[in-house]
Amino acid sequence: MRNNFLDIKWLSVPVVLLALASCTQPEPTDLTREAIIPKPVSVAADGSAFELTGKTVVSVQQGADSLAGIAVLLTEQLGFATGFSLKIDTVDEEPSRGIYLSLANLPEVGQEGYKLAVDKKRVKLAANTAEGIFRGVQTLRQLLPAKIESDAPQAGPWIIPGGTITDYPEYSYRGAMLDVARHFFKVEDVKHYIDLLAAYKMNFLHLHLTDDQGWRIEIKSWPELTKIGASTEVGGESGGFYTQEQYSEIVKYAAGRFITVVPEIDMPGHTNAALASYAELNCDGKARELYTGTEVGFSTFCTDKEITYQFIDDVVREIAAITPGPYFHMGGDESHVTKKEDYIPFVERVQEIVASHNKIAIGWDEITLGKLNSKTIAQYWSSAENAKAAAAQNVKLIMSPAKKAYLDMQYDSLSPLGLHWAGYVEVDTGYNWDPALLEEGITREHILGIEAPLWTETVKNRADLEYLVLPRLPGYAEIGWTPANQRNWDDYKIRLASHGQRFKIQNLNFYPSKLVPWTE
Ligand code: TNX
Repeated sequence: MRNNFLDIKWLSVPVVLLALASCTQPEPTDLTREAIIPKPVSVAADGSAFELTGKTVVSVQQGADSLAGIAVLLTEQLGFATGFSLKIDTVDEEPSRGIYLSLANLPEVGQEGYKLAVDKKRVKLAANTAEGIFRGVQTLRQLLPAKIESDAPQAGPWIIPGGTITDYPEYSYRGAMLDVARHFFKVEDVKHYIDLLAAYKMNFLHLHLTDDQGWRIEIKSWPELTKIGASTEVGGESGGFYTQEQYSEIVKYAAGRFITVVPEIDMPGHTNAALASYAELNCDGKARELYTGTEVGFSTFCTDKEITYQFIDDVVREIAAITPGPYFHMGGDESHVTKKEDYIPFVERVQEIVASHNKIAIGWDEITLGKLNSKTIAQYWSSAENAKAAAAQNVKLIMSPAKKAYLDMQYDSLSPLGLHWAGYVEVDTGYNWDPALLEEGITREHILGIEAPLWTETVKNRADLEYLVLPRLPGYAEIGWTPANQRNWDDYKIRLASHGQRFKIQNLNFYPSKLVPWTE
């Protein structure tokens, strides 16, 4: 006992000396070696360091009202792990110390980019828009030690490496989809998904709101959709739906993180839940049975009944009214029991209904069979031929190749969750591709961006969702943000490995792929 006591006492002398030395001479830092995902466009280190303390003030430029909410989110986020309640100030002159958020005229970083300059005294974040500031704040968070992700106070120091970052995205559409139809996910779970997207600078959340197994959004003019159509899900559990108020709450939460919600009503196929709710939507006038299996391609709206289009008009109108974003997704995939000669005019007519409610239509790649207007967007998921048809019609593409970007594909044959109809998607497979080189004839100028869909036939709860999404999601975010010539797997896997610590601290249920050199 006594010896131990002595040991500790003597050991503490060099520790104290070291601590004293570090007060006067901080360890040099190297901003270029920080594990930032997505990798920024340019980073220069100066070896200095900024220390965040309880006295750090977050200053917001006077008049930049759109930044106030971001400052609040930032101080809240930093507050959990540091235990600091950082003060927010509005200033009319650039402060010489602390964290400073400001809007500036920075043509080189565009709508969503930012410039971050860190030195001993100050962290200066500037952008053209609030959106750019929000993206920059995500970088700032990643520059702090991993324990910043904790929800309980941790010991500092909270050092941010010095230097400058200039950063902006390659693609303007960087999204992920969540299928809430096969299994329903509560508002809190969707917010959690939004938080994951936001941390990696994604800017679109596509909600697959309806399918054969469930109708998940309240439509006031057609109340049976949720009374009947929402009552079950894959496997026969009780399902659920969002009221319009709850949907608006999701939209608002996403908007606070500069993420735009894209609602999808899948049609004319994948509509069994609606066909079970209203007999008149069926050609034979008979309501279908509710469906809780996982087969696809057996249902269709009756494309030559007028009531079908009245129904669609009501649905699009009600959803458009509570969707501030520019897009409405009309589905259009796997309509195997709709005749081609019925499918094409259906798509063209629904495209017009969407436009009449001032939204831009998006549809899965099959919609390119129809004549599309040049604003409509096609979402490539499997058919190269359809992608080419889009390019030929001057229609832009969102790239979601199933064999690379489907978050519901199993990692390997042992994965406990997911499907494998498009192949196994290990973490390197998910990362190692370039949207502009994937299909012959589809080049950079045809592409609006990328999206990683999470279909939920096998995904029942938040833990399942996390397991398939992490660690692949950061890779899709990087494909969307970082220019292809600055990306490579060997560099990425090291950065991803260090994000594993962040996942652990947040108790996220990620797949610990053997291909990633995870660190403690
Ligand atoms: C195909 S991709 C579908 C979905 C399934 C998914 C499962 C697409 C447009 N349709 O209905 O959920 O495969 O991976």
